[in-house]
Amino acid sequence: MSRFVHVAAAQLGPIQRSDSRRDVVARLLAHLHHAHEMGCHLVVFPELALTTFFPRWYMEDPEELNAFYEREMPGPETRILFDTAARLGIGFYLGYAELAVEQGVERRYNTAILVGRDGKIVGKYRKVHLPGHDQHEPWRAFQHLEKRYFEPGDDFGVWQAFGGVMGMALCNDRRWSETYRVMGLQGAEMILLGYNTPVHNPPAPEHDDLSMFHNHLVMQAGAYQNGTWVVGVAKAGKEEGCEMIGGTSIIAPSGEIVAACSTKGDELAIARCDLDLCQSYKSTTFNFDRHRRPEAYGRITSQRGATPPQPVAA
Ligand code: ING
Repeated sequence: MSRFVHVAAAQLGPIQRSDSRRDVVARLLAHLHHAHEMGCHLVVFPELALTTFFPRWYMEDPEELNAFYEREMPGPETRILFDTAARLGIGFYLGYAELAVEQGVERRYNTAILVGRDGKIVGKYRKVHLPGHDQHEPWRAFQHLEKRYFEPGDDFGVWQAFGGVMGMALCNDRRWSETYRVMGLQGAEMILLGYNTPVHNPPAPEHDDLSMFHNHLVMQAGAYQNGTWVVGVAKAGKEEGCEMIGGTSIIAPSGEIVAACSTKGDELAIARCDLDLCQSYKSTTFNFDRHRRPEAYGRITSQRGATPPQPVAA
């Protein structure tokens, strides 16, 4: 019997710095209710879905910075999301800035959680690939200080939930094939990921016109090459003067986009996802156990940067 997950990709338009947690949670609740009306089981929100994308600014005041993080999840302002999820029987993926205290030390992560239809946390993921830089770079039109404001996570996990094997990732993770493969090697059937992607990439402005193409390219490739569904959800639109791409999509294991948002505001894209479609790829073209050659892949984990051959003397 097919295992269907009714998924709502819940794109958010801009969140301005002046928008309170209460303002934003009201928007998330509206998405939960609309998704429930449409018969959905799972709602996927973007990366950093509770605040504006604050790594775009250089901040020195710790208190100013800490205001963007959640010290508890659920906390006083987010508890209603969990209670509503349980009442409606609808789970969700939520990206947020996490401030954790580990062995008495404050740690800051770019985090996502998966919450089941009972309103309980199933799993937590901390962003592995932190893009950008860690020092103030005034030449940029805007900063991208994720390497300064977050510590990296160190693993890609999967969880049994919603009738299948669910994985999580965040934003820049989607550009790295290793992200999908590590979860594919754990049998992932649906990978959820939120993103905040500016149209303009200061170090490479020549890529700006291709930002949407690259967004879909990497998620479609990751889905096909690992026989998994991929749900990519944007925080989109002009946020504090910075234009961010939309392109929210639900992508089948074939690599085809089966549902997408067409605006840059709060919008739901919905699909009835058959998890059994994954097997059509996992048991044939991407039958890892039959076809992969790990003995040839050593460089992938033994080195970080590329090492081209020494030039041959002319
Ligand atoms: N944002 C961007 C992303 O990977 C970026 C950073 C933009 C990298 C454009 C490369 C090109 O989509 C986050 N938050 O990772």
